[in-house]
This record gives sequence, C-alpha cells and structure tokens, in this order.
Amino acid sequence: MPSPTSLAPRQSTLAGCGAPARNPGATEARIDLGEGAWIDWIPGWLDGGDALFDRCAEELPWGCGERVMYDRIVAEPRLTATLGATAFAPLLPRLSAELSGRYRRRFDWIFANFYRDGSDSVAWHGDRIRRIERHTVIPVLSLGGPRTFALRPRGGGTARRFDMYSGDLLVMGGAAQHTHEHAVPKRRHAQPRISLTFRGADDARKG
Ligand SMILES: O=C(O)CCC(=O)C(=O)O
Repeated sequence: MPSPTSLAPRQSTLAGCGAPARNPGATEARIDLGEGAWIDWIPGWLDGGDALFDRCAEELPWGCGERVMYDRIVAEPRLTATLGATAFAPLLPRLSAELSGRYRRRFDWIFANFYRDGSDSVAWHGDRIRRIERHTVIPVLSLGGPRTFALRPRGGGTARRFDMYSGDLLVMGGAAQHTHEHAVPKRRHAQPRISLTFRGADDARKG
C-alpha cells in the first residue's frame, strides 16, 4: 500500500495553510430535503484545514478495507481509519464538543476516509445506523484537495452536488440516511483529500 504522504503535492488555499482553528465567521445554510431529512452546509467552518490534513495523513493508522463485488473480494478504492474521542487533543475533542453542543448529540469517535487521487472514491450508500435510530446526525469535515460530495434520493431523483474544499463542513441530519444516499465520485484529476466523519456511540463502526 503506498504511503499517503508520498502522494503528489497539494495546492494550499490561504485559509487552509495556518494552524487549524474554528472560523466563527463561516456562514451556514440549512437545506430541507423533505421527509424529515436535512443538510447543514457550512463552507469554511475550519481554518487551517491543510495543516490538519497533513497531520491526519502522517499519523492516522490508515488501512485498506475490502468489499464483495459480484463473486470477488476487491480492495476499497480509498484508505480508511478510525479515531478515538481523544485523538489530536485538544483540537478534535474541541471540534467534537462543539458539534455535540450544536446538535445535542454526543460524538464519540471519528471515521476517516483518505482519497489519494481522483481514482479513489466512495460509491452511493447510506451510512449504516442502528435500525431503530431513524434520525441521526453525521457531520463530514473535508480536508485537503477539493472533491464533490453528491447526494441523491433513494429510489431515484436528481442528485445535489457540493464542492467541498479544505475546512468545509457538511452535516447530514434527520432521516437523511434513510431517504438519501451519498457518494464521492471518481474524477480525472484530484489532489489528495481526507474526510473526517463524526460518529456517535450508537452508529455502526463503518460508514
Ligand atoms: O468523504 C466523504 O465526504 C464521505 C464519506 C462517507 O460517505 C462515509 O464515511 O460514509
């Protein structure tokens, strides 16, 4: 498996270069998806996303999962890692606490995805939450190069696309995991990107 840090250099944005810190001036929009599902879209939620990208790329225990495809087992087209609640203290615990306060839900752990280049991706899916928990909240923090986060209704319909840059936050909430699917599609060229997805104790261990 190639080392994530040996990948091609990224383009840094001005806001992405400094030390990671919450940007209190970020503007947010709630998008009602219907049937009790919603998205909060907060571009520029975190300043210094590129510095946090570098740290995550270097220090997280990245691995490559497998999935069944037809009659074969194939490697997932991205690296993944799981972080405990206290990783990268004080920054990540502080961000988790802020999200917990805002959404009145405890975020205990983080599931991280590493997209090494444009051929890494995640296919359409809804995150596996305990069946009884219809309403949930999953914040997704994007770090590093820009990628498109796509969201579409289950059973068909027009997809919405969010271009996520370093430090952008997208929160899927309410019934979104039941009514919609999401994906990060492949693209011809892409700088490396990491997403941190904040999870609660009741969430399944894998997205
Ligand atoms: O990388 C992203 O923005 C999405 C990650 C995702 O779909 C997941 O972890 O379930």
